[in-house]
Amino acid sequence: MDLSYLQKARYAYKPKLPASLTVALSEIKVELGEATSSLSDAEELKTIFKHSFGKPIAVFSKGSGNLNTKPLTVGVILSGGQAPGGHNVVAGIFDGLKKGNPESRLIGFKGGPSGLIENKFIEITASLVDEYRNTGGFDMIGSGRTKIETPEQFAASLETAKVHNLSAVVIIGGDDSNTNAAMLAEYFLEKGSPISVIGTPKTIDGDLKNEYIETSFGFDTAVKTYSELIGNIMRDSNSAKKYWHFIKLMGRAASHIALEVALQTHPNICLISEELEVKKLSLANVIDQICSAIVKRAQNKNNFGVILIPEGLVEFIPEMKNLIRELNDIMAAFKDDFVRIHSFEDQCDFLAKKLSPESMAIFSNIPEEISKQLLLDRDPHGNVQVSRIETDKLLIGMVEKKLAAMKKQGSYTGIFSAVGHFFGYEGRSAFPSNFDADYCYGLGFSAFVLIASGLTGYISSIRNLTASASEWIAGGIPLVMMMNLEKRHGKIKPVIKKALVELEGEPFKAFAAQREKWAVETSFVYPGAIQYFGPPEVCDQPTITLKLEKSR
Ligand code: FBP
Repeated sequence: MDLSYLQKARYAYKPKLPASLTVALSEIKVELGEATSSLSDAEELKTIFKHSFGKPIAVFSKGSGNLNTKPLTVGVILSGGQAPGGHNVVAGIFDGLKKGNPESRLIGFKGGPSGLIENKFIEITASLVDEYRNTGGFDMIGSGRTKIETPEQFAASLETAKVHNLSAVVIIGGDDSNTNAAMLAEYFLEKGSPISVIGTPKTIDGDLKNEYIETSFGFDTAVKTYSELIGNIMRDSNSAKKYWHFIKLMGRAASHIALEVALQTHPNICLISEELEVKKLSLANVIDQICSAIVKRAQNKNNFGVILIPEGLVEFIPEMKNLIRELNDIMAAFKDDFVRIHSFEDQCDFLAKKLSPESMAIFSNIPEEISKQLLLDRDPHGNVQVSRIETDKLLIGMVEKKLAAMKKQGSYTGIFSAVGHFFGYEGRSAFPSNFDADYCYGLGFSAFVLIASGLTGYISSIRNLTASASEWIAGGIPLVMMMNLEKRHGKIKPVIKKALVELEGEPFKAFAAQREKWAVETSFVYPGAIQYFGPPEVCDQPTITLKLEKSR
């Protein structure tokens, strides 16, 4: 493999660990707290998680420890979308295992949870880990979105784990994958198996967080990558002064990425889906809001600007949300009929008989390309693939129409020329920032400590993340503690609660306090590229979101 200079330099980077994990294993003490409960719905969850409900929080500290140092075999799975730092979680587990006993082994299940179900694996050796230390991507073992849900899939997972004589399975994933980890842990216990299941919090979307999980890994690097790109676009736009850039940003349902990028770069407008939903704003209201800023800036001869759009936006606009809900139901209920209809015209005729008149009117009025994108296959968890809906183009088209009408009436005299962008995949496999490299390695090492303590049904956790790495607090949080019951795709299910942007939260409040100024003035900030080597204030800063949330 040809290597860049940065890649070679990153191989040599030694991730910083919490002080409690830098000592000899015999000095890692695992302290267990009081029995816990679930986020809500405790009675129902107690019956679903008979064996794993109520486990205590685990905190690691320096003291006299009792970790299992016999040879262990552990299986690891990367699940869902890529997030920078995944390879370092694997490296952290590997180094922990080898520190415990050089005979211990790590197996990587290939292509996500399906690798466990179908027993597709590779042995993770020291030379393989060394090729991937501090690098982005999930290409070491691949990832996938298969959900372990049928009785056969659970049984096959246990079978594979037994074939390899595993002590544990580590699932590196987002909220859905960690919900799956909790179910798998419970299933193994129910079947009398001692194989432990440990999760780790991954997702660039930043929506797997709560009181105990301060942030998911990958968010830090992804937002810094997008902020660099958007800062560059802002500078270009402020130089040429002729384009409005409409930039859709990944993040699925939650707008954390868009909000953090806004705090870092100060765009003219940043839409926050959660706010639109609370205020029940229609698509027309959103267009009015954008046009008002464009008109005001045009009055100052500023016919340029930058607008950030979270990718999940359409799912939060009430009329679009209803339309998507109806489409999901119809496409699930008439799945077999629907796949047999090939032309878009025939699909429209079919839907005209099934959709409510209001939803059908919206479906026919939005541009055809967008309607087609709304009909694309759902992911295995039943979600609309929002990354494939071109919301930037939808908004540009509607803004163009409105401004043309305003021009006719004489209420707008500017020049409007727009460029659409989508930033998502650019950030998911970037070289992890120092923060993500350190955090992930610590999460992996902590996963090993949880396994060597014989714990199961936990998510590896590192807290106090705005302090320097040596002061981070490592441990494990019972997965069931983060769960509640929610209606998902028509059925009540136990799930880990997804964290959306809170309008009462400090990050949103900081943004809301400045956005009116940003809308009219040119207040752009150009953050530049992630720095890996240099002074800590340049290289090791956590996100603004994390700092503001921790300042509460
Ligand atoms: P996860 O929730 O699995 O971490 O996925 C994050 C994400 O990048 C979303 O932001 C995006 O909507 C989705 O994955 C795209 O999925 P795909 O990789 O299947 O196109």
